[in-house]
Amino acid sequence: MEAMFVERPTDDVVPCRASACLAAEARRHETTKEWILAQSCRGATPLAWRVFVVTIFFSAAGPLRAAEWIYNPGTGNSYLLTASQTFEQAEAEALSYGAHLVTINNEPENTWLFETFRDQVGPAGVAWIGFNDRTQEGLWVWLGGAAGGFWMRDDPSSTSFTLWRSGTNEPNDCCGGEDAAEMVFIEGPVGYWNDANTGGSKPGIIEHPGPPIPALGPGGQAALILLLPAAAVIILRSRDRSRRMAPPRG
Ligand SMILES: [Ca+2]
Ligand SMILES: [Ca+2]
Repeated sequence: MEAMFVERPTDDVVPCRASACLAAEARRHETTKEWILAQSCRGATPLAWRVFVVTIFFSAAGPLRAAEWIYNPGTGNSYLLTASQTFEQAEAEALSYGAHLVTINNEPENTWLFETFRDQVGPAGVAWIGFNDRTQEGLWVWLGGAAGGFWMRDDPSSTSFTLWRSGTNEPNDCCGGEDAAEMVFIEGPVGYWNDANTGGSKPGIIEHPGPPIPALGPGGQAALILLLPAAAVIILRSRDRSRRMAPPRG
């Protein structure tokens, strides 16, 4: 029986030279360019690949940059060191991830944070943690919630773990008011705490429950959620259409 051939519309499918296709397949797609060429040879449209490539580009660039979360097996939570900013701005960034500035529950967690971020805090030498007495002077609570406990000087009912620097009688609410705590990295070896003015600029430590969240920030996640499924649908539909246009076997 004579095979039937259907002509492909020339504006729909990427033209492909047989030798280039074979060469790309033979090298097992060693480069992204060869992989895209091989996929194009199979019938995916230029539009599908434009959507795919643009999505990947914007997912990796600028405001969509990857966030580097570090997992602590001891607490089962993930941590991120922010850029330098005020206490309020650092907490706002934490909220954008569905998290808060860190709640430190015990000395092992404090030691892990000190050793993990000691080389990353930069010249500031300090980083915001979630402990603060913004609501009531002298009553220290955690942004992460009541489970972290509270602390007041000379109050035996205090429930929170603390590691205030003792040499300068911290927290001392110095210099017109200090209502947020920072971990001090430049005085070892354990990462003592100091209260500081909330308007100061320094990195903050964010704690997110559970294992590392997806590497992309909120913008990148939104882009992937919206664009990658669209690219996949376009690619699958174009390949399906190409398959229907292909000559029958035999
Ligand atoms: Ca204070
Ligand atoms: Ca202080």
